[in-house]
Amino acid sequence: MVRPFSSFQWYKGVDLADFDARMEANYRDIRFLFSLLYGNRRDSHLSFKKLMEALRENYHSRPDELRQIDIQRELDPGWFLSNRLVSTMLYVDQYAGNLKEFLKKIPYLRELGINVVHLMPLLKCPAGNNDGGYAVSDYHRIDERYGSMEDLRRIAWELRKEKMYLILDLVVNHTSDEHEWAKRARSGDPYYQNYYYMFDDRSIPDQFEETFPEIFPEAAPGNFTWIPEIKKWVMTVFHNFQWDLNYTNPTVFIEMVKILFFLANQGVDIVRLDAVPYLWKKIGTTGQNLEEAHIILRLMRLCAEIVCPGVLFIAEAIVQPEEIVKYFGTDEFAGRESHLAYHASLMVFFWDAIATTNSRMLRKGLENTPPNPQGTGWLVYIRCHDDIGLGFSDRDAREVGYDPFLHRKFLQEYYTGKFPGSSARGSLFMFNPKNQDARISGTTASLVGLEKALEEGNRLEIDICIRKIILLYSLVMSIDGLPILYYGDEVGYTNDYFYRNHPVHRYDNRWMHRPKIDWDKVERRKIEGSVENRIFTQIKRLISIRKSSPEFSGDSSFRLIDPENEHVFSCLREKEKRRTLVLANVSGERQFINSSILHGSGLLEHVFDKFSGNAPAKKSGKIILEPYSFYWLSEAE
Ligand code: OTU
Repeated sequence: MVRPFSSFQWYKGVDLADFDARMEANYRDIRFLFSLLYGNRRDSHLSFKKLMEALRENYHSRPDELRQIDIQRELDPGWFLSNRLVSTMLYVDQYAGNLKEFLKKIPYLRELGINVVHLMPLLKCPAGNNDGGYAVSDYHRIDERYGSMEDLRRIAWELRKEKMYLILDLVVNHTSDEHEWAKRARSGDPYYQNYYYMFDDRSIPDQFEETFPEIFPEAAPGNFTWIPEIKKWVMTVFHNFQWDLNYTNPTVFIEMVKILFFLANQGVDIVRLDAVPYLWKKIGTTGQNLEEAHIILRLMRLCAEIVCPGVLFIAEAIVQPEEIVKYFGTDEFAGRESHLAYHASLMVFFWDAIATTNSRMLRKGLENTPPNPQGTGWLVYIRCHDDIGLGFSDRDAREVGYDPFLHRKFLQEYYTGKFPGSSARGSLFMFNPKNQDARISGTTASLVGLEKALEEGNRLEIDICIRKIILLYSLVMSIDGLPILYYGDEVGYTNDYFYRNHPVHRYDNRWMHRPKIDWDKVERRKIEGSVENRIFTQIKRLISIRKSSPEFSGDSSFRLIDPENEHVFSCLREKEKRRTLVLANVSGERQFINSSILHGSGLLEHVFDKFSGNAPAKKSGKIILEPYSFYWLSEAE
């Protein structure tokens, strides 16, 4: 048996006491999980030894400053659930041009109150179609378009100085077909062909295809691509230039763990693991959410617990809620897989509430969300760089009386502006004629109707749209989890149609909601009464109140409250003696709520709204909520 601890105390001049202690705590589980995946292979023993060596080497090369942070975070493992954290995500080039220029934008983020920054993929990728950077050709280099690895380290350092945190993607499921491994595989080297799933003829691919769905049916139908140079089919679940990595080969796993440590050692605080449901494939399955995918993630996590325990994992799993929750870990591994995961169905429920003007689905969806293990948290958001997939569970829809298929159709029509009365300006993404599935693209502002209202110069409508945006973000900031503010939303960015003239982006309408930031527009936040000013100041206020309200933290209690009015969503946030009752009117009509809701939530009659600073409006014992308005009701301290 390999006994990696106990033999050394020092390794190349570095004290290994922490390393040894962490190894001792995790060794048995790592060994066990590794053998589940690779135990029956001849090279299992040797591969395990290589993995152990990689851990030691990367611990050794981890900068001292980061090792100190690891220790602090080990002492405060729930640090990321704090109400004081608010995140954003952005494309460095669309936002600032490059990494050096981005440095100058940090004060702007601080002004807004943002302290967690997800920089969209920055690693080297092909010049043509690279799926927004999700086709990596070199994991050790920053693409020249953005700058250098040194620029990234500088950003990590500057953010750290400001008590801000950096999120970066790790595209674990596939590489670009221009990655060195892919090039070698294509040139006929069997060693690298084993890094991917390659087949000489269609017999096995056809068996996979029977049960694999298509992710990008319009842009990349099917799941395999023919490589004429070697006369083989390679598995490409996403685009044909994104080759799926073969994790049945332990060398692939070890390579990826080393890349993970490499990024962690540059100063990345949080790693977003892309497309994790797809990490393991089997004939006769959908190729998603297989047990082995969870084992791979757990193994990665436990390895990170030894080398860089301060680094968090986000599992990017846009699947049904009962599957997503498993990415936090289950059974004896509960809380030991990823720290954070996107609450993808909650995102859809927010949009559902706006479209239907009732909170039935939002409520039901939250009610049916399985509990997440202690020490883990949801990422709460209304949109991200991807499409809005209508991936709620059919059960949620049925339980509130909708036919799931027809309801999805309704949402598609509503957000593309086809439904009578809708002023949304979204587009369908990846319409699949076989099952009528489609997702939705479009910025928050355009989806709530602001683009149309501005075009028509309709002041009343503009007003309503701004209210909707603030209402949505009030929910994002107050519902249990780490909130994401999607870049541009804070100044009401409408769709960017420039992508239609772009040689590559024109085929992918997700680019309509990945706007290029015009800083003159952002400057308008300073002009009182401008649309930018009205949205910016209110979002800034939401953030600042959240940050001073411990009851909004991810480790405080969250309880749904029935306001006895389906147009109003309500929940109670509570920590120690601090309570806030959230009331949100998702309809365009004034709503009334019985004041007894206060008493029922353990609040006194005399409450005030934290957002406006005023007492809520009341009439004959009822609380009044204006169209698309909300209250954060709390007792004076
Ligand atoms: C992710 O999304 C990224 O967020 C996308 O921008 C990439 O195109 C893609 O991976 C490939 O790298 O299908 O519609 O369950 O749903 O990984 C978005 C997870 C996607 C997948 C998700 C994927």
